[in-house]
Amino acid sequence: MTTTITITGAGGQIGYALLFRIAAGDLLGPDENVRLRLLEIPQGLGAAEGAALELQDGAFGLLEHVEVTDDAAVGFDGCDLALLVGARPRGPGMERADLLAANAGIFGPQGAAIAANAAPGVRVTVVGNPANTNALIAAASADGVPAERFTALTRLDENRARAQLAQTLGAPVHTVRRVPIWGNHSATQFPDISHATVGGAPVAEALAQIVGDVPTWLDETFIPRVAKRGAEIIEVRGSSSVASAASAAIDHVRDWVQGTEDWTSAGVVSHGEYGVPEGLISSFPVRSVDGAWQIVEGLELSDRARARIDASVAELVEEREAVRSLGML
Ligand code: NAX
Repeated sequence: MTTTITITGAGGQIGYALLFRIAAGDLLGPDENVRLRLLEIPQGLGAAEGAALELQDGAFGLLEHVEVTDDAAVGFDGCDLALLVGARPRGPGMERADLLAANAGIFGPQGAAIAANAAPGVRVTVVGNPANTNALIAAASADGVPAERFTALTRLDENRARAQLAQTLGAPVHTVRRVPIWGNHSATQFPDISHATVGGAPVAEALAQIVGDVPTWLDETFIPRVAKRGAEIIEVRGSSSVASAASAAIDHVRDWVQGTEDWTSAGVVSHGEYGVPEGLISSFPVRSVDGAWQIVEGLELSDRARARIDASVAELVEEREAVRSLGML
């Protein structure tokens, strides 16, 4: 079998890291061939074409074909899985409304092009920021494609949260589970340890042995560290997160396609779960069952958790209102 995968912004940093992982079979396994469509803007075509030459030189057995284009109709033709990575970064002096408008001008037309050209079961993952609202705009512009097929990447935040907990607890990261991210992929996000386990035992109890006052440690150390990890990477590395972001995108799409045993996190459309206004693309604890994300329902939320979720969701509402007031939604 062959899966057609479209990557926008394929000439950029995350695109470069993604392409080789996908061609090597990390996304869909060793038995699924892939056809790649690299969609760029004209200025990015050279970098994408160079990456395509390198893909050829990788002699990947699973890679059937690579197409490089700046035409969205070609880029999304027959696409089964779309990774929307290319976005407009915030420039000097750019207000938030300008950033939202510039990205609405990208993700609206891409949503429409997906509806017109992609395969009927297309699944879309938005990486480019502001990821949640970009996903919302793309979904709203994709007539006939269910909003459930549009998601925003918050798996990097979850991976960061699990890794921080594992390090603090001195436990292998794979033993730390159920650490969902709620809300927006932004500084307001809420990495939630209320239901987390380490080796099957509650994380909160294990943490108390190490950090003492758990609520203070969460508020002053853990949550800010996770939420500001992107800035920390920029400071140390001199450039934003690339390979970890690509790896998280692979985790997200692989789990969506292949299913999950336990919870993870993804920005998915709300139907009103946990009081999140309907239609917003918010991060929730999710499971993937039969190729579709399902929000984990019925979790008890403490007042502290509720307040943090409400604050992040309020930011998503503001972003949606800002795009609406510009007439772009
Ligand atoms: P780069 O600037 O290296 O690459 C972006 C690429 O997108 C460029 O090649 C550019 O030509 C292309 N592009 C711009 N507009 C396009 C359009 N309309 N159609 C197709 N391609 C277009 O950025 P990179 O480091 O790869 O980051 C990409 C995006 O990921 C950014 O928006 C970034 O903020 C976001 N991130 C999201 C993360 C997440 O967890 N959701 C984490 C990592 C990253 O910060």
